[in-house]
Amino acid sequence: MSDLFSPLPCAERVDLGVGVVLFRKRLQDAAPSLLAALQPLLARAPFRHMTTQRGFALSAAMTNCGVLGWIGDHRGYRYTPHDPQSGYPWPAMPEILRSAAIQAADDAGFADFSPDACLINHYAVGARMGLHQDKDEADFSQPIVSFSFGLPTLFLWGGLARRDKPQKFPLEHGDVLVWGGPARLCFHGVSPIKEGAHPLTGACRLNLTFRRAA
Ligand code: MD3
Ligand code: FE
Repeated sequence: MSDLFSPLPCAERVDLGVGVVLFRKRLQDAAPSLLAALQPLLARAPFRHMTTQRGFALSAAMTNCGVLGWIGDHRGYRYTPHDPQSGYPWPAMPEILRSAAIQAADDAGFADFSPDACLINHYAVGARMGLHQDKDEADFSQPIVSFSFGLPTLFLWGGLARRDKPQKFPLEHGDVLVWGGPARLCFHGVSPIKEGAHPLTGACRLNLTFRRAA
């Protein structure tokens, strides 16, 4: 199993800043297995469009796995133990995904990462994510680990204030980003997905973010 996550010859570690590490193409070989692990949980907790408190739908469709899941509705944003759409607990976090996230955090210098939530974002062509902070979690000393699959995008990395002009970095299939330390509360977002088709995902981008929510 461990050879699934051994670095590819083309894999590359890029330290983008303090606490921010990009592992390019790290999951390229493992991607088919990791995406296959999503299928049963997507059947139980399908993608849906969460809303802002004011009732605007987010352009990415979302679901979760893990003990807690992130939701947005008329009451705002928060983590819940149950999928509000089904009333059932969120599906368990598949061990193959969890261990890949923990290993990436460890390699980035965060030894004690123990995610209890994984938010799964589905971006159709044209979908985007505006600049925001991830601040609904209890403990900002734990990093966030992100896996990207399918169509590429430009990731927007801003500062600790919304007005700080973001830098843009490409995010591609198999890339892993680890965000922690002083960068944990940076504003960030994702540019609109351009038209295309990826052999594994089709005309979409998938992003998984592993978090310690409670
Ligand atoms: C920088 N997702 O789900 S992941 C999100 O590609 C989210 O779907 C984006 O932002 C996506 O909240 C970006 C990379 C990421 C995740 C968390 C961060 C970057 C971050 C937290 C702080 C700073
Ligand atoms: Fe975010």
